[in-house]
Amino acid sequence: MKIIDAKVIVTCPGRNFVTIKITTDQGLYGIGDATLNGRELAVASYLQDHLIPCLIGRDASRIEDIWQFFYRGAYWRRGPVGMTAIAAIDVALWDIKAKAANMPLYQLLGGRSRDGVMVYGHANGRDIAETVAEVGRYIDMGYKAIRAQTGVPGLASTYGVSGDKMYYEPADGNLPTENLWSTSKYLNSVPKLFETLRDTYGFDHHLLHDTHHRLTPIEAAQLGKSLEPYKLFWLEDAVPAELQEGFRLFRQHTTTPIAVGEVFSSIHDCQQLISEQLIDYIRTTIVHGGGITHLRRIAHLAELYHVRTGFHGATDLSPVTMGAALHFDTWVPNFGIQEYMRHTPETDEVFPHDYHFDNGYLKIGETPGHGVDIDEAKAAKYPYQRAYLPVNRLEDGTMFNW
Ligand code: GCO
Ligand code: MG
Repeated sequence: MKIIDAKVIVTCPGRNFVTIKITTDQGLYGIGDATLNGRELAVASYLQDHLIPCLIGRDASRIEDIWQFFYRGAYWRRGPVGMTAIAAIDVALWDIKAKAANMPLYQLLGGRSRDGVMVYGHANGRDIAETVAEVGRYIDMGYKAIRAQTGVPGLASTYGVSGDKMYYEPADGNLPTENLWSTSKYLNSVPKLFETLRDTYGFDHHLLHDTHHRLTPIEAAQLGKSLEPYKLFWLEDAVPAELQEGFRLFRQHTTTPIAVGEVFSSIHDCQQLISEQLIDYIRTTIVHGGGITHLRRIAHLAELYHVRTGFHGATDLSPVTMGAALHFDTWVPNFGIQEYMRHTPETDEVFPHDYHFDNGYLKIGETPGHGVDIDEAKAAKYPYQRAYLPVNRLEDGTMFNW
């Protein structure tokens, strides 16, 4: 089964998405997501200018060999741009393989381990009262797990809080917008949010929180400890993880479960975090972590160390990634939870898909492949629009992590 065509489709139905479509001489095609928020065209060029010329004429069924060819063959390994491009090709090839077998993708991975994939929604508000009301809205929609984010008193704006509550989108500027950050103001506000949430709704729902890589290990330890009475499902990205051993200090001080990894691009970014049991959930997902072929290795390593999956699922991960992730989640033995931020109706129209939300779970269909397509005519109606994620400064003007 020879690859005869591969093309990159860039579309912006409200936000930018990069998609690869690979076609074979048997008339089958597969699609993969290549979206890297705020750096989309770098991946499009990496695919168009460097990978696609080597892809044409190859046997589409040799997924592992093609993965190794692009990973080892670049000499320059890893990194988000390269690994996202490899992931896009990998997912498109798995889509083709499953279509050729006339099976939904989860069957090729090993079959169903569960009936539905538990997801968490992203409730956010400008202050505690608004966030508490938003969490109530998610509970009413049937969610079993909700991540709660709130504005910080004294800071004009912050990550995780947006005007459009249901379709959260942080990439909001033709040039990066600048936010201000104060760790002490933040640390004072978060425990109050979770105390109010537990007082209001009790302990029947899983609650999660994202710190977006803004604390030192000892600050994260403080936060984790202060949240212990509210029994979080996890505390996400509390500490930037370039220094994996930095998590030891954080880990030793708190029993709040720890999740990290949405910005990782390979197993080498989390090898120590997993093997030293410094985390409970690994968030690296298919599009930024080298595709299904590589995520499978991460999940297997994690399984040895009691670490479960909790894939990233923000709006900048296209429905193609969501579809592929849901097949993976339906199979993977050490599944934990899946993030689910809803896409806008425009995005859903460009990417018709057969997964659906059902009372707190996402459920996949039985369509052969990963069950997500791209409507090219509709995609062409929405040309690329440059959009950056914000940047962040401390109150004295120092550049900080966004
Ligand atoms: C999340 C994330 C996102 C990121 C976004 C960046 O957990 O959902 O932190 O909202 O900020 O994916 O592109
Ligand atoms: Mg996050």
